[in-house]
Amino acid sequence: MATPMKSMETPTELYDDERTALTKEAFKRAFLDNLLYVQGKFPALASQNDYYQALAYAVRDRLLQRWISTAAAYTKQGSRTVAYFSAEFLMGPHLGNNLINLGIYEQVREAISELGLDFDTLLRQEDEPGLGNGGLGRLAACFIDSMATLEIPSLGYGIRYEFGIFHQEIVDGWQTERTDKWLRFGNPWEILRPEWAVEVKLGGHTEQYRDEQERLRIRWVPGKVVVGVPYDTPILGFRNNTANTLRLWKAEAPESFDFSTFNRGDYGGAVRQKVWSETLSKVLYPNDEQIQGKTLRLEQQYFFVSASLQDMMRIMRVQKLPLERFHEKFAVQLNDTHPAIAVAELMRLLVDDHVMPWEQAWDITCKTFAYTNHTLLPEALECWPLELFKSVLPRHLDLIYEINVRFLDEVRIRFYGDEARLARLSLIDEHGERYVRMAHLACVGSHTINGVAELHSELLKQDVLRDFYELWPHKFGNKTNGVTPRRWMALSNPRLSDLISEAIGDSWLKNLDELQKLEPFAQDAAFRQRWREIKLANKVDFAAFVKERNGINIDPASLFDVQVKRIHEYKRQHLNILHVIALYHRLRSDPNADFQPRTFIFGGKAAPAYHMAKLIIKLINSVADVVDRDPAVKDRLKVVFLQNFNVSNGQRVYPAAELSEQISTAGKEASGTGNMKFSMNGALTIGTMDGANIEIRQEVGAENFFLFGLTAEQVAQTKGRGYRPLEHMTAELQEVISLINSGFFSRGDVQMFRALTDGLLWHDPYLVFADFESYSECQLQVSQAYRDVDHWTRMSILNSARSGKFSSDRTIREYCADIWRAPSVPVRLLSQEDVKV
Ligand code: CR6
Repeated sequence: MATPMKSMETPTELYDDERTALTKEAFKRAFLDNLLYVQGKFPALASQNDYYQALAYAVRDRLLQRWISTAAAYTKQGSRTVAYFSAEFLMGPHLGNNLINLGIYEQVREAISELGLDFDTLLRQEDEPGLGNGGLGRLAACFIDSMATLEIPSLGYGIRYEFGIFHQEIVDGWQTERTDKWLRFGNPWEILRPEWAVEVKLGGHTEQYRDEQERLRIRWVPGKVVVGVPYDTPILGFRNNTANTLRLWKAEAPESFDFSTFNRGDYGGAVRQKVWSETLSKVLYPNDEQIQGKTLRLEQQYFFVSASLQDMMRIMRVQKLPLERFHEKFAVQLNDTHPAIAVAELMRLLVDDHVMPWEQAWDITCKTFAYTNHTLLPEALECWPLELFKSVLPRHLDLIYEINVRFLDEVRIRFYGDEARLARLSLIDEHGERYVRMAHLACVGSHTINGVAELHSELLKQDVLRDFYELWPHKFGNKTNGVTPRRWMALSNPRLSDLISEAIGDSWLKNLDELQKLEPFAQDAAFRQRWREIKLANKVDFAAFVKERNGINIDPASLFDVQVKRIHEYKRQHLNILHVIALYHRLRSDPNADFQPRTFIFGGKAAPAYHMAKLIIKLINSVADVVDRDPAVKDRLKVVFLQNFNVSNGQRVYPAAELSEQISTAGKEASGTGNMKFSMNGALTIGTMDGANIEIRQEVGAENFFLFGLTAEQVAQTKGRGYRPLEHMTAELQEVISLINSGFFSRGDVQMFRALTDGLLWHDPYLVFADFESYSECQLQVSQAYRDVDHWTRMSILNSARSGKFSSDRTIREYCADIWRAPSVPVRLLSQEDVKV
């Protein structure tokens, strides 16, 4: 592997303290010290993991100075702070990223090599914190990176799951899941803060009582109490002095051991409370875009939200700010509806615990929250059965009723006589079994509501949140997603990043719009040549990785065509594999056909209970296997399913990709963010008019984008007319389906893929057949375009050059300007003198 950001200058020495100096020598000394004093090992006994830990602690010491300086600056200024509430933070490995942001990657690599160790091996030791499912969790990670880089005071609040997203293994072509034990060897990046633990109540009932002034009040008598213990991870800005905080809550029992029970001899009972409490932060629900109506999930959501709001109130106390100014101190962003219970919880804290009048509390609440919606899929909109909700949060149900009564009173006057509208807007769904609608709670309690790409934000207004839009059009807006170029370019694609910096300087990493300066280089033959060499080198690296993981040889000269993302029918991995089978069929039917060699690379996890998605994985693997064994197509067609797609594997695949598959049914993918990572790294997109694809195409130019398929409007019309898949059957598609049904890919088992093929033939809610021909034709254009090497390279350069909009820095600037109104606060590094006790 090449070194990220060779060309970047390292920052001037900020700290000359022996322990945390940024020099190579000081670093070596710190590393060896840590091996001895932290790991308790000497070199002869040390494992690669010991070395990794020693290295991580040496880096962490260098973060802490920034962290303390940042905390001091924020406390002194009482800065307005963004609290990003998210049930998921898909951070990926910290070590490499922190080195990039500190600007010491190169020095540290050298220091480690001089000690006779292999730096890349140490980097690979880190078990990545996979505390998220996919796009939504990764977005949260990019956002906190950008907030730190833009010097915005912020706190990320979430859950410290003991087990993150499962580890995917492919066994006989099928997905199997293994527990993700990321904390097994300890986590050097977090700091436990037991002194800031808070209690969170759950269950029980409510009762009336009279307070000292004889006022009638309501009290929540909980069924159980858990303790939330914060673990803090510093989040560095890029080459500045800011280190913000990611604060994740672990659930513990208030008394880890019930001694009275223990003394009675009931050993099991004594630990039961402890075991129950800890299950709250035990495991991440592995569903992407599918709600899991489980009590534990609601408890998790409430647990982290309550702990976080209490923590924010503690911060106000420390800074001597009155609670009446909560909304001035904090801007809270709700990342989807997972934390939407915060609306009711803040009301409870203000009204019940702090005896604030309802109107004032409600005013503060609405000025505090803003809500981001991330999906239009109905199955992903969170609704809790009323009884379940009441059993977990009895007091909050009362509060939600009260919020609802007041809200519907307002609607009644605005929309005189419109009973149907009242029912549609209500926080409680009363059709059949009753539910609490979390999106409605989020909308009512927020001052701003946004979608994550232009089309998605429009569809929200027209469709899912239409009634709210008609009520409060001023609340609605769009914030197109973005990704951080630090992780997704500097760290993962060092070769390309170096070439770019050589050509246009390195300020593009802080201001991605500067990539525009690359445009003229698209006309420069020598530059194009280097651009190609880099892509090839990245492909060679990736081929070696595939060989090691899958035992398959792939040809770096073939076109690398990649679809990596969660497996879901709406994302249409099946459209892709059907096309692969069509190509296979063409090659077998006409062995001498003129054919552009391609490697199709797939990767992604299926929710463990999502059978169709798992069947799609099996089909991909089955096709991969047949194609690999068939000498007739050898060297021309290859299919690879990359196991356990996660952040680390993403960092390997995006730089090597040439074609990015973004082929969701139009109107289904809210935004997508993988699409942006590919384009930045010079892959061309084959895609539908969906999510952020539309904006990518607009930026890079229609001539540098392979567009196919129905638009969202056409999809709606087609469905409105009554879609019949068979009307879209072509001769080739017929062959493809027959081949699958014949058992050709399943060792003669004609039943194996029936659920999939029957679904496509008779139901096909994602219009695979309707788009198949258009997709196939578009793929032909791709193959032709690829042969014109110079033209392809020009398009590739222009994709990178015009991807500036898709930096999460741009997204965060927009959130700051339009929603949070949080000014930046530059941090001055404290010296040893400043922090003397
Ligand atoms: N699954 C959207 O589907 C979007 C991300 C982040 C998703 C995806 O298009 O890019 O959020 N939605 O905004 C949800 O998780 C509900 C996702 O990642």
